[in-house]
Amino acid sequence: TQGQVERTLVLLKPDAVARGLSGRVLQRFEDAALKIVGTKMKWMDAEFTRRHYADLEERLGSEVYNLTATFMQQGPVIALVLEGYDAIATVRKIVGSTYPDQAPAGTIRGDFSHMSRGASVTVGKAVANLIHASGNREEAAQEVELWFAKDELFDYKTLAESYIY
Ligand code: DGI
Repeated sequence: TQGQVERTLVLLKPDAVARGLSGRVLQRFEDAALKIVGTKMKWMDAEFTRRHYADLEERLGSEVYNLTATFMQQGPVIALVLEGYDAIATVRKIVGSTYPDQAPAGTIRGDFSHMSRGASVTVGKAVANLIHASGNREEAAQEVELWFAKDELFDYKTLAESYIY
């Protein structure tokens, strides 16, 4: 069965960009037939970080929020809007669990976050897990709207769409 076409927000976090992993990470999404419909680079400031992680402090506490917010502002991020069938869940599957030591091999976090192994569950250190990806439909809609203006998102056909469907 085929799911619905969805759009989801993905961030290549400052650790992914600084480590030069952008190309390989992007390749994994493209290989899964996810279509890039928007992209930009941004260095988040405190206010924008607050808007992006609006519910994080309430959900996980101020220590986790502060660590995460500081980490997200350490360098520029690459933001992507990806489109595809069941894009939200598909991206989360490709990315792997929040805590890199729990992310299986074959996922982006499992394969590339070696440096943060052990740091995962300890509050007191930011979880450098390379990627942010919207968690559900509501989050995806909010996050895409926060990050991208309408005219920064593009409708076009991939070769597969033109030739196969
Ligand atoms: O959607 P995710 O990013 O996978 O997970 P989330 O929305 O629950 O948490 C957002 C980010 O907050 C996560 O990528 C890393 C950070 N975080 C989550 N739980 C912890 C944490 N950071 C620390 N230090 N400790 C935690 O327990």
